[in-house]
Amino acid sequence: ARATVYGYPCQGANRELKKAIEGYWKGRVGADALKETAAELRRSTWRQLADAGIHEVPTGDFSYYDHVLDTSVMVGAVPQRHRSAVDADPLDGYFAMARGTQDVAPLEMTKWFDTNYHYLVPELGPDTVFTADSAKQVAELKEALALDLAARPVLVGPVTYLLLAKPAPGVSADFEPLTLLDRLLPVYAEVLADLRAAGAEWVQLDEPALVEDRTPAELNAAARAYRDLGALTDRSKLLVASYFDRLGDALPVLAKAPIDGLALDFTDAAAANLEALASVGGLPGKRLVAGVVNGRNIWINDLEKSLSTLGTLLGLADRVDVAASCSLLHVPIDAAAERDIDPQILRWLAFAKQKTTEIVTLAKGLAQGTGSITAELAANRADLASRAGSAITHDPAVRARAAAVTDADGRRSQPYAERTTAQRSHLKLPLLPTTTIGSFPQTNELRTARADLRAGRIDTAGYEERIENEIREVISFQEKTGIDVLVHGEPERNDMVQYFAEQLTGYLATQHGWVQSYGTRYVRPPVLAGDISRPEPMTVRWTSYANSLTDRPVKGMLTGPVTMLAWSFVRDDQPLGDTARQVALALRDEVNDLEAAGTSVIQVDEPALRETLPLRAADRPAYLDWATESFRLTTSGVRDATQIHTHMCYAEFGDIVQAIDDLDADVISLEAARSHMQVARELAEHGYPREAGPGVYDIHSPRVPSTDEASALLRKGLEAIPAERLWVNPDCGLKTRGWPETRASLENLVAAARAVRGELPAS
Ligand code: THG
Ligand code: ZN
Repeated sequence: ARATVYGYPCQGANRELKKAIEGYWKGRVGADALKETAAELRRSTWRQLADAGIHEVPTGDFSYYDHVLDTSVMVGAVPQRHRSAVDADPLDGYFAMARGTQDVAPLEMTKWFDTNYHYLVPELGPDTVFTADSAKQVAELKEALALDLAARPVLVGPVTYLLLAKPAPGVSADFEPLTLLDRLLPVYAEVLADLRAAGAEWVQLDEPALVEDRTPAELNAAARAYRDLGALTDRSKLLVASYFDRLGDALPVLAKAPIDGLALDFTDAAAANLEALASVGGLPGKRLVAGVVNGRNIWINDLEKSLSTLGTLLGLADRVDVAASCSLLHVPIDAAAERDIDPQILRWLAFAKQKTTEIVTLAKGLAQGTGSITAELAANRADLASRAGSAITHDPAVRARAAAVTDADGRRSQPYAERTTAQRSHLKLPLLPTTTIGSFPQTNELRTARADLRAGRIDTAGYEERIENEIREVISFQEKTGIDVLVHGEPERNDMVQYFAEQLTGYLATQHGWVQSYGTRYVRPPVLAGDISRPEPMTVRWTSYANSLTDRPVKGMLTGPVTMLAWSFVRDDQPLGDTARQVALALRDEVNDLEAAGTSVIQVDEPALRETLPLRAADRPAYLDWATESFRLTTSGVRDATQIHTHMCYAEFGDIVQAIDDLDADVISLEAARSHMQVARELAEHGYPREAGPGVYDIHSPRVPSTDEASALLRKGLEAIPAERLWVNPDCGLKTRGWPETRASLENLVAAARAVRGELPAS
């Protein structure tokens, strides 16, 4: 048995890659310097992996922006609008596809399965012609081989590539990219031949799309793909990798295919994959790579449990190797870099570097017997016991409170129809009330103030004074502009999840735990490590300050429990629903405290509700149950007259409209400007009975919408949602916008609301 990984973070210990690429974009770093930084990062990563005992290092997974975009380049799927940029300069053309230019739009970006990584969506059509460009893959393989390392190129597999693609602009929406498979396979054949010529013994083809529910036609396509690629003579050995869930119906397909190895996820999907593997009679003559170390969470592995799984697998394949369940791209690099985490707790955490060591230890234990890793097993047992027995993971007060939750705690005392009457007479808002989603521009002064506070250049009082100044300006601007429901602008927050995590007991923040979100953008997901409680109010101070400055209602702003989980590393020692309930109870206290402090409108954002949907339909009802319940638990402790808002980003709601309804929020704001109010129609078709604010201002670009444009969108909204229930707001928060366009856009938004109010029949 040997140790391997499917991919590793490319950023470097100090995010050197991000700095080099962003420097290149600004013209401060030359192309050669960027390429040298990248090559050095690859070399040091491979050396580190090999020194740790990883047998085959992955190559070709390194990316300047995104590995799916790299695949589009590899198969020549460059959209027409980016051709001239790519022809003029391949690197700049690559970044043009990723980020767009003055003249052309980028590829669309969307989430990579149910992770927090985003990939660039291939655009394909019936006229797409694929051509092989193996240069990047071949060059990186040669770099690794030149270091005398065993190396395995990693490619996105052809089936997953096509299933992730969408019809190019101008192509009919019913076009199915998978129909291009026969055109794509010869291109993969050419790349495989080039990699073999360059010295690849094995090539890995990633097919995570096969762990989703797939139709018989799609499974047939997978069977055809691997029959054809397997039948090639001029190729390396093929390892097909699956991860993020069980392979299900695709397992027998791949087990029968003439490939040389299969990689399966043996974390959450272990039982299902084991059973499926046994029922096809194992993988005789093939290599099985067992992903027993969780590649997307940060907890140490249970080595004994993994060894037992691995032991069961030994009889089921020709050779069993050990790996993480997926690429280590989704975890931070090194837990040892964390200086602010209690050393006792730090022992529970494994980032990419620590996971690598676990994989090597397991491979050694499997090959040479547990006697060869006695010390590692003893240390692991002690660390697991420390976690299981810790007061942090078991707070009796939190547990007792969660256990005592009743159905009634998750229900408002009256239905919406009754509440709305109380809210109307309390808030006295006009028809088509205007509001914003919560954040106002994060200015350089604010970022400087935070940096000054961290560096000790200013004290807390000095920092809070700057925050109060900002809140005064934001409130006064909104009053002048004539917005009806104000916000304090969130100047005190950077990443909202991190902001709340820092204030909740049981949550850990990291200093260096960066994980790639997309391109050069990273997040530091906090760690839900223990039982969650709220030692004191988190936002009341700022909301109350804002409230004291105006007679108009000021909205309190919180992040909902589902999003808190989705953008954190979650506990793996209890069901997600239990963790969500604890977070919900802590947030419920905050909601109630905001109300007690005089806040009549409270928004609880759930931008991640849709994106956290499980990959397989069978797992969705259970998720939606705890997700909607935890939201209601957060928001149901208030009086009828207190209005609960929620907000969601992204425009695709079709499959969760019922869940949105189940949240029982009084008002929901949604992204809609780019889809021309499609969302409003979807809500109406579903019979959504409450108030909604489909966005009339697309905040994702600096463009200022005219009053006429916003009015036209509002009139469209009115076709679906009656005036008594329609709100007027932007699509999303304004954190990333500048002040000039924010000012102009919100003035136009208010003017549009006034104009359209004037057109309403007098009631
Ligand atoms: N917070 C967390 N996770 C998230 C989001 C979030 N996942 C999904 C979505 N939002 C991702 N979107 C972004 C948007 C911007 C940035 C990262 C992810 C970003 N990052 C800065 C960078 O890399 O330069 C660093 C920001 C920082 O200093 O914290 O701009 O909102 N948890
Ligand atoms: Zn949003």
